[in-house]
Amino acid sequence: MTSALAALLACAGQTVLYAQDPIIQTKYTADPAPMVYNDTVFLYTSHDEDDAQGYGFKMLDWQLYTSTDMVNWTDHGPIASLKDFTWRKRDNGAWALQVVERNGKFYMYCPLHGNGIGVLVSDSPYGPFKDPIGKPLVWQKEHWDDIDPTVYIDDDGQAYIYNGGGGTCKGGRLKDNMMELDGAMRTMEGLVDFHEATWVHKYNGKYYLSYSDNHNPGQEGVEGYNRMRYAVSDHPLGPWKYMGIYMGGSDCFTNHGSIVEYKGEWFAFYHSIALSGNPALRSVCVDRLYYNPDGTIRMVERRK
Ligand code: FUB
Repeated sequence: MTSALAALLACAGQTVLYAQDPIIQTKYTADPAPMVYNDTVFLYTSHDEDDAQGYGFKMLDWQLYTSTDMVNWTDHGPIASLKDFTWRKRDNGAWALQVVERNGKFYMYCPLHGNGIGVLVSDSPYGPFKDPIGKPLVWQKEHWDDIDPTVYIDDDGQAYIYNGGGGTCKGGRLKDNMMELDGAMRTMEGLVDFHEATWVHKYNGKYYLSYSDNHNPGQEGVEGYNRMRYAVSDHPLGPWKYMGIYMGGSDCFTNHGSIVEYKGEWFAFYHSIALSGNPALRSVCVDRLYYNPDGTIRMVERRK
């Protein structure tokens, strides 16, 4: 059990609960991917191994935490690992994942850095997850930018998959089985300074695509590394209208944001190295996210 310190704040007549950031303090976790299911937040994360150093990630498995109040988080341990993919060629590279539910099945999209993107399936959000296709779902040979898969299922049931690093974000359709691409993926047009960490959500009928940028300390007189930006569209595959930055510079050389609604409120997840000071040992954090009346996102104040 990961227990977070709760501070009860009274804010404009509302009762607002805040967890202490980082919300996971017993392991190093990164790349938060929340899924709301059955009134519970299922927070899937990647996992930085304790002996990783400097800029060399050591990432072997994926973890699950759950919460019903966004303050107290239950640790369910590793729920999948590189070993679940027999076709993998490397013993490192369990980067940013996402899990989505469709018709009572749970699909976990996993990048195996340098080996493409695989998919695991389970009848439960807690696993066990199995590889039903025995090969990558997305793989351009020797392509190290097939990372950070994210899947969005629209209200009409059509599923879309996105991925990308190294400056290009791609998106496309998934077939109903969630394990095959339905046509080629294409470059998402209209994004400004895209780096990685794509996440898609819908708010008031508009699609929002968020991502981390290429910012480095000192650029434009702004502190920190990768900021989180976003763009909006009337269609899940764009073209996108760039809207701006919603989270300032990160304290390490990556950031990976995700946005989710839970019990009528919006939250922005991200990661930081507040606990370790080591860029390869990150920790997941969460803060409130607010929209302006015109649908733009207010700057999220990182508490770490
Ligand atoms: O955690 C490994 C990689 O770093 C992720 O895939 C990127 O989004 C960045 O957070």
